[in-house]
Amino acid sequence: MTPLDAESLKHHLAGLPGWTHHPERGAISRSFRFANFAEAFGFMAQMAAVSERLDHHPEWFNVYNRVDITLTTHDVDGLSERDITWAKAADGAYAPFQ
Ligand code: HBI
Repeated sequence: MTPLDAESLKHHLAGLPGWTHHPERGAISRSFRFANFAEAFGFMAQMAAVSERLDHHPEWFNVYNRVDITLTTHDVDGLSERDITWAKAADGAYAPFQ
């Protein structure tokens, strides 16, 4: 697994407008809001399956209708394609709740 170079990262971040880049951590984060806890948990369940399929897992925090997610790739101590793929899948899973 290789870390994303600056040019690739800039390109990918342009397609992930809801996500914040944390260069000091080599991570991206986004906060998702839902109508209630059940919807938030349903989203997390959906993304848990994606995580297993991608072998890539988020750092996330949930309270009631809020899910805060941070993505980084431990294996490269920064961001990789897997973070981008995971973030795009999360944005796709979130779309029906918007
Ligand atoms: N999830 N976010 C994240 N980052 C990783 O580097 C990672 C992971 N899930 C599993 C995983 N790596 C495996 O490839 C092993 O490195 C544990």
